[in-house]
Amino acid sequence: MTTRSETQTTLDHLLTEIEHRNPAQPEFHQAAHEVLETLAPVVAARPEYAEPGLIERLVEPERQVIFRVPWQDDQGRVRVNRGFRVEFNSALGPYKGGLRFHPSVNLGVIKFLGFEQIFKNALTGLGIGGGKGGSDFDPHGRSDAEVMRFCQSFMTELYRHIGEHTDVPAGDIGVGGREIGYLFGQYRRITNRWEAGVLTGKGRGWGGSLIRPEATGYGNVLFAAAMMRERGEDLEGQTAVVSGSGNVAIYTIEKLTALGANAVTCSDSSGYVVDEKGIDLDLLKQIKEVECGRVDAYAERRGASARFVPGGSVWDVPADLALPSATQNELDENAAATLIRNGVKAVSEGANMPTTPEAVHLLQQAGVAFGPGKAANAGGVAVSALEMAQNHARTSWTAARVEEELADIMTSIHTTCHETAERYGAPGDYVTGANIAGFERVADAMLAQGVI
Ligand code: NDP
Ligand code: 2IT
Repeated sequence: MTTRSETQTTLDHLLTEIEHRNPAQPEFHQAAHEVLETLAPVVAARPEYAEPGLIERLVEPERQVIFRVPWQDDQGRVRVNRGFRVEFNSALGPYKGGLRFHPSVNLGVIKFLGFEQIFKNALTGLGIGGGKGGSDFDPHGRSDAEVMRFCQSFMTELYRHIGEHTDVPAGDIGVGGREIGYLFGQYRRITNRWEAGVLTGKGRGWGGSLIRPEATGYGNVLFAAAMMRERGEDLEGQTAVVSGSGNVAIYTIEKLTALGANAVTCSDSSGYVVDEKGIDLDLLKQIKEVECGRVDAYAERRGASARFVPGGSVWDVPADLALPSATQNELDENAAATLIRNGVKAVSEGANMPTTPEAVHLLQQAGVAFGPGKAANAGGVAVSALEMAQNHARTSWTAARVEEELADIMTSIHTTCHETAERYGAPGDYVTGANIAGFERVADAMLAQGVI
């Protein structure tokens, strides 16, 4: 029987090896550390998990595709971007995960997102493996026609790697309903197939699931509410700070407001807005979804209750709840210290890995309920899997049915994380609970399916 500390030493050696084998991929190293630093209790308790090669296989993607994406801008100039698809693990089902279009995208970023996705998808309890993709293309300031040409070129290579039973992409930063439309159109044209289940996040009239746009934000608020219930509180009357102003942030604010909380902020890469009356969602949607504007326009048009703080940290705003919903490493140690000083009770990650490891540690030490992204934001991919189910059956469910399923899935993820943490001696630690529960499901499937 190996002890926990012997197991941790083995995992630490593996982490060192991961850093050597994957140089210059700090985000992937960070994600691997976060998971492997919590697995010792389960690996020590269940000898089959210590089998040589199991965790080594888990940290090595099954397949990584990198490709050229040439396209012409509106002036006729040829531009060249880089496209990625990392098919990380298919033990539980077809690779599943979003596409991110943002200038910061590189292989390490896609690998961190794909690695997280394995455990997140396992936690949903549904039959989906883990993958992620994207490009360093920057959609900001690009015309509709340019975005279409880019998406068509991207899919002209991607189509050969994906399929409803193989790999099913969806949206992420910079990829929403418009981009999924252009991508789907090109896939359909090249393959001459109506294969609805090859992409999720489609439009409601052509195979998209109701509630998919809302699912990540709604799900995160349900997860935060479940964590608050554990502390004997609900969301009614709580003040919330939300970062970002994209898909996840908007529907986070919508659900918070519906459950009686007061969401007072949103942000983008130019700065943040604080609105003491609570964010006016109609105005925010108009500016962000219709006009593709910046958040300072919100403050200008909202009147006296709102102000725009250029370049500031949204975490300076005092609140009971914090829901980071923009990007990785946006909430650091200083921000965590400020939130704690201001009496924050719960932090729930709408974005993927938005909280730095040092900040997570501080929050947990201070007794703040902390919901890691792979559990808290799993509602989006869960409803993507429900979209696949509807596509497969050539049917569509009502919004009420999808919302009910989403609520059940989020409750079940919360319970699983909570109980698993307790079982492995870390009560209240959702990071450990999520990592171990996700790992157990994937590892069991990998062991059953042999060395592949
Ligand atoms: P959107 O593109 O709709 O919105 C992203 C928002 O975050 C924008 O307000 C954007 O501001 C801001 N942002 C992005 N990158 C940065 C950056 N480097 N610095 C500052 N602000 C930034 O993306 P989503 O809302 O879909 O995604 C947000 C997060 O949620 C991501 O971490 C994503 O991985 C995660 N997520 C998304 C899911 C989904 O279903 N869409 C599911 C689960 C997680 P600006 O416009 O100025 O760049
Ligand atoms: O990070 C994520 O879970 C997503 N961007 C959603 C993935 C999906 O396949 O719906």
